[in-house]
Amino acid sequence: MNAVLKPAVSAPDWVRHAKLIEWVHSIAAHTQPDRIYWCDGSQSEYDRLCGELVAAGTMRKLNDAKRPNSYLAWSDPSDVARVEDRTFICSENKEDAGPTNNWMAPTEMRATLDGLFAGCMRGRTMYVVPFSMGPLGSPIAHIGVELSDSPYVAVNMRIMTRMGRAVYDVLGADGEFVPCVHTVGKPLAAGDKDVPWPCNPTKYIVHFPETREIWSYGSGYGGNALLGKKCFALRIASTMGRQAAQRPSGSPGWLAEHMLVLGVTSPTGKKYHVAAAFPSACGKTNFAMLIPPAGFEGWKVTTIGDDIAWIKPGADGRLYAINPEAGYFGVAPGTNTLTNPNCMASLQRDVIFTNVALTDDGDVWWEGMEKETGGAPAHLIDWQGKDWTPEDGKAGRKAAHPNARFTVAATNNPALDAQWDDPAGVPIDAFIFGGRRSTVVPLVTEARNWVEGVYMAATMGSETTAAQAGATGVVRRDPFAMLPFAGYNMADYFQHWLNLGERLQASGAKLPKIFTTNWFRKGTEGEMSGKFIWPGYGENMRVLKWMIDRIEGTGGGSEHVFGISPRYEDLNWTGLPFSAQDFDKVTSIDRAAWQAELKLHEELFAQLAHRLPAQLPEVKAQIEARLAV
Ligand code: SAT
Ligand code: MN
Repeated sequence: MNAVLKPAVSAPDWVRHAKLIEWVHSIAAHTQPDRIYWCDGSQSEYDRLCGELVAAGTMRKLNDAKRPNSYLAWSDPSDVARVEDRTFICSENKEDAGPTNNWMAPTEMRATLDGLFAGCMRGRTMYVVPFSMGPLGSPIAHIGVELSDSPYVAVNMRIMTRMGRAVYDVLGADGEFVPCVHTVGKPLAAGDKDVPWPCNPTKYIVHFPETREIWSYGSGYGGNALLGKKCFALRIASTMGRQAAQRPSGSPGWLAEHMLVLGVTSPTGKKYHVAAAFPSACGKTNFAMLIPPAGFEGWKVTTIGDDIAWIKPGADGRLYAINPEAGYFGVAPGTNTLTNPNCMASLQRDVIFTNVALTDDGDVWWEGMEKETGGAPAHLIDWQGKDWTPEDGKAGRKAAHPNARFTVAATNNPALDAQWDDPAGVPIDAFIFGGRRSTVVPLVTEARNWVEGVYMAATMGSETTAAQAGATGVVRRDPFAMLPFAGYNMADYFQHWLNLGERLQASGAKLPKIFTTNWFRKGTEGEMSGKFIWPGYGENMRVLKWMIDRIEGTGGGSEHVFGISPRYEDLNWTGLPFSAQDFDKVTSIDRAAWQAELKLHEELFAQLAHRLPAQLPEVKAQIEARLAV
């Protein structure tokens, strides 16, 4: 059967959802693509679209002997990261989007988008991409359909989500789906030659939470364009999780979080599950694929998810997490067999790389790989298609863009958890909130209770990374690592977390423990000046093991102004020369610095004052009182 149809022609017979078909045709009537293509998600379709992307110059096929069935794409240099200042939450009421989100009135935004989308797909094919976030048919999963004029988006979505014909079987004739419309914003007139990476300097990433719609204009990159990820699985889903708590059914609702989920199995076979939030490009993928170091024989870490978790209370009152995604869109630079061997093993085949460098033998390279081989190759083609030598590297020119990414199926991961695809999810024993701070915040702290944990997460600060357009290394508050991803008012989001904890506790359930971590403290003197003191990566297992000891009630620690941290003797140091002095450098609490830090918490609270839960300033007052003595 022919799945390529002229806009006026109806859908293939495996699509039986009249409203969906009508929506596809109404979008096509407005955006005017030359063709509509209904993706079936098959391998042959993927191979064909990749072939077309190669022919169009968007991707190149890598050397099959080195990296089977893999591709490299280079984006336009202006389209390399999420554009947070162009991301909008268009709720009816401005206050519902809250002060941390960009807002525009829905009618005004619709008028703007109407103008931009009119004829925006001219000369292109519109791909109809059906996808499930979460295991197909699972009661926790939700379905989306993305209409996109980018075949690069279609092939990436096949890796990142459960994409294809089976989604229509779940949808049936009238199932619910989140409509997502995406365009690169570069229509082609008859005879126009296309560019390898079409995009538009004008960009809009727009969410209508009340009607659960996503509209994306002008970018083809990552979270701007793969709309199942941050747009749906975080911004729209976080709204859905809270709305569920506001219905008369009495449900406590659920959580959509920017968290990896991992399993950790002890030598006796006892398994724990941890969900951890870190800002973009702060090592979530590394932590999710951690290999325990020397001194942890018999311990095993397995990956459920590396970026996003949907977390719902089970009948037993415990919180169960699923990974709504099916692949990893991870940061390549810095990844190597020393920092993340499981990841490197995942990337051996069937990968789409974006914005890494090309080697002379048709393979990929990025900064960090020199640590494996002792140096960079003598010659590369950089992510902008220019010649590159180690001399350029010394002069500060990167071969790979710092936000260069790989797209790979979760099933490529040798450390994939056996339950990663379990529709019921895995029970969470602990939450970790990890900031990225070169000073002030200690290596690890346990909250004494849920409210204190919510406070810690709410006041998390982080230095920005290359995952967001703009300056890197600037400290900003990044509550729950959700600043750019909460689909509603951040103060309401804090309240939702507090309510959920309170409800579960009242039902007699044991809540997960909450910890904060900071792997990123830097030295201030001598040869460690400006360098990370904590070795990180696999060594983070030492901190993870302490958390498990705390869960089991066997781990020691010392209580301080805002929680409990391990003493030197509370961690297992076998196999790692790390002195008590260095441990002090990553755990010490500087009172003056904390007094200054609390002023910054105050700023966040002032910004969110209108709906801020009263419990948070109360916790702050307690910390201040303890600091004062
Ligand atoms: O570009 S993405 O949003 O997919 C990646 C990230 O920022 O974590
Ligand atoms: Mn992320």
